Amino acid sequence: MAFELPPLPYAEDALEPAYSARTISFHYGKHHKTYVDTLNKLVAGTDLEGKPLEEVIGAVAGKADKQPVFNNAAQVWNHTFFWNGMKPGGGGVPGGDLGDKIVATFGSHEKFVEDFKAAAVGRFGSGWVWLVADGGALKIVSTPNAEMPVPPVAPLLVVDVWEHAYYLDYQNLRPVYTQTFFDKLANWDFAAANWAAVK
Ligand code: MN3
Repeated sequence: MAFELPPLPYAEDALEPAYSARTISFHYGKHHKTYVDTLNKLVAGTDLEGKPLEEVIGAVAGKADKQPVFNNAAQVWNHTFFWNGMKPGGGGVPGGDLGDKIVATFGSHEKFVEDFKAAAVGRFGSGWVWLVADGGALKIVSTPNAEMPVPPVAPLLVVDVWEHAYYLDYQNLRPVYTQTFFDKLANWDFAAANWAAVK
């Protein structure tokens, strides 16, 4: 069984205008798809062929000679997580246990978003900024390139800060893109379910 590009959880134009159909057509239809296609070529005929994606990532993480496999496998996983972390009519202030925990941890929702934006700006080059659960605590962490949080640290929500994620809509304005993610796009139901599974 080859890896397949997972379907988007909404229509390509469903996040307009905060995240345009044009951006998704490239970001999902070209970038994400290319990671899937390249991963399939890299594992074809190896002992990794037919293994679940998480197993492939775990098997090659930290192995220099397997870096291309890790990069493509991790990018497949990260992008699927990213798409699930947005929804039409998303964003705003989360309620429930996760919302309470964010306020308790960061001081306020607004301060959380400010800290997250600072992490996004502070990520030099390409990478990802994550809200994670770490031993019952919430943290904001950023990872370079295709890297992801390593268990037992559990990702709850992610913002892709590779330029391909935002350049068509926001040009170089990574802080505006990140602010808009939390104002209009974040799928807090997804993050809350991830939190409930690990807290
Ligand atoms: Mn991307």
